[in-house]
Amino acid sequence: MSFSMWFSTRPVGGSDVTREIVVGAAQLGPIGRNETRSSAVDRMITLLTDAKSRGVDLVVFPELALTTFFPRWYFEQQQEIDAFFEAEMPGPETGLLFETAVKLEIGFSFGYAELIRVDGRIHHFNSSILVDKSGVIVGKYRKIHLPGHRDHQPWRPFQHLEKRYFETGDLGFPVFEAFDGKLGMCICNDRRWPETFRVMGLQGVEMVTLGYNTPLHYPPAPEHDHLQEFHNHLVMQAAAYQNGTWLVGVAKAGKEEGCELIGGSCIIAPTGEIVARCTTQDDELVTFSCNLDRCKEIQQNIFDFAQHREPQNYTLITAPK
Ligand code: CDT
Repeated sequence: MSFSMWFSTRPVGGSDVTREIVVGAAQLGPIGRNETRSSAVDRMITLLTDAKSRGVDLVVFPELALTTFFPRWYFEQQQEIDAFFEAEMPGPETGLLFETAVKLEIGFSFGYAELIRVDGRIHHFNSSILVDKSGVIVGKYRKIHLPGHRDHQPWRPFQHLEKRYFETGDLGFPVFEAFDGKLGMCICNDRRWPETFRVMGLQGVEMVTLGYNTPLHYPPAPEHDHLQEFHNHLVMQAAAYQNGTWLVGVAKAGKEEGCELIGGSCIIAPTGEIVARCTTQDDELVTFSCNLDRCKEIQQNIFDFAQHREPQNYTLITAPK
């Protein structure tokens, strides 16, 4: 058998027009508790403007991009907690971000603490949005896998009170037709759960945006601290490959109020390869031109779900706890 006979490359795709998104992973350095929303927005606008000069279509910012990572603090007064939340989007301080992006004709995604009123009841979510080049919010996601604890645990050097301050997201893991592709979002701890990505994968997702705030120190198991950066890339690379999707993982990094947050923001190809990566712990932009049709290399081959999944053997996964 000649080499060419057994090493035939199977054509993938069908269309002649390639769908490219130039994406920017816009990492943010620390945001102090006394830093204003306007200051954080100014930093985001600087990155947005830099991104435009580099031909970017979509800029991805981290989880809770407008404030410090406040779940590290225990607050007793609801008023103090609510001060970190946005009741409008765009709101008084974020309006400028939307206006600038419209002027620059650039899309963006970022995470924020969302406060809504429904039938007279207030709800708090850890959310992210996808905004198209005309400033329209075309996608919203509310974090489902909330990590940490509900009660004050003074033995910890810092708290992780996401379970106290947020409700579990109520929107599932939707995928949006935007930027000429199928885009989904998830937030930080969601990346450690393969179900997050498989639900989007089953909807044919082609790019997932993902912001995170990950402390280097994990108080319940400090023996794993040296593995934080490894686990970060391990789960994101596996998720991209196992679902044949581009993935843009973006950190809030550096020493924030004495708490070290990992960096390592990156853009990952559907093959699981990191194609661009931040090297600092500060505000930094890395970009890559992502051909969405490359998802087919995986989605129509090794992970062709229609041909190879065995869902009748997976029922335990969705059985009640
Ligand atoms: N923000 C966030 O979800 N951080 C978590 C920390 C895990 S330890 C409580 C993460 O998964 O990175």
